[in-house]
Amino acid sequence: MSTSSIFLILILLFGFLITFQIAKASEYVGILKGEKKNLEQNNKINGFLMMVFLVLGLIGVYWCNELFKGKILGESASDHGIKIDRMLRITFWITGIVFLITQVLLFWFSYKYQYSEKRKVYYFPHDNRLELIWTVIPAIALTVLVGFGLIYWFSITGDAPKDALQIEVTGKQFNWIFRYPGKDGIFGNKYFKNIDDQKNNQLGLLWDDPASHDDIVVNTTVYLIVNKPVKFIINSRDVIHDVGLAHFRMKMDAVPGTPTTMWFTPLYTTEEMKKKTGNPDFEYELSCDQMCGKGHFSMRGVVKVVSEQEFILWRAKQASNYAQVFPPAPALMKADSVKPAAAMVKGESDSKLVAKK
Ligand SMILES: [Cu+2]
Repeated sequence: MSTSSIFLILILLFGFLITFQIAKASEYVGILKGEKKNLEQNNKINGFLMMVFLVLGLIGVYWCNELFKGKILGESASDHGIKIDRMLRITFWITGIVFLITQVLLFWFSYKYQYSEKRKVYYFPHDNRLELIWTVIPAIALTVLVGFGLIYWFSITGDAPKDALQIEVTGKQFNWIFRYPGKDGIFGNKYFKNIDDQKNNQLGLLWDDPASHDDIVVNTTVYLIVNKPVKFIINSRDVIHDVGLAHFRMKMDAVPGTPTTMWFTPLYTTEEMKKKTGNPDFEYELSCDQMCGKGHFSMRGVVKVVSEQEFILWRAKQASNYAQVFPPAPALMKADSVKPAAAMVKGESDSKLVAKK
């Protein structure tokens, strides 16, 4: 603990002590002066403390806001994130204004309308109109806020555009596994009983399904294409994890046995973000947002957002999981090349893709 915080705590303690002593002293004075005088004195002190609390509280709110300004993540890096940020800003403005009005009224009224023998209490037990106002207005405000939230929620978890990049994300204790469907665009079948880390089959892919042969499986770092929608199909191999993408304002639970989905469009490449943030080491981070065990802290993934060209080049360099498990026989390899046959085929199809563009 720093010296300044110890100092602050000491000041607060002294403050309490002094207040307590004053209250006690005034109580004794009251006893000497008589019960009624005592009551008035107490009311005055309490009323005064209400105002002190209001002023110190509001200063505290402002101070806290200044302290954390600029420490939150910058601009959102996804299209959905921009909407979510806007929704948060609207919510903060509405709740902030309501907070300010209600707190000022609460403490001011406690001070202003403390007991006075010059005033008589106005008996005011019920008013239908007032009840209606403070029920209907919050109800409308909350319906609008929740409504916006629901619309965004449905668009984030709903159908992704047809041309979206599909990536399967699987959480496990304690790492992330990413699967790309390969050039056929189809994820091969898998079965959890086939999971075998020793045999390099982290997802339990079924090798008798030809669709699985070109599936690319990588750990920790996932590559996305800038300005191209991406759909995550999220799974877990063991307990509940959560795909947290703070820079994109996205997050979704990874539940064993129940695939979840979310989609978004990254707006800036990692390189662009390095310039935007002025941080040459910037990386988009994928954190596990669900306490999932003792290695939870180590479930840090990296999201690389690159151009389509770079993505195609990267993908061409990845051997499929099948090719890793069943390396192509030497006879299949060209004499002048050391590349495995599977990677060659992929390389060719990718260069065709580039030509088409
Ligand atoms: Cu986890």
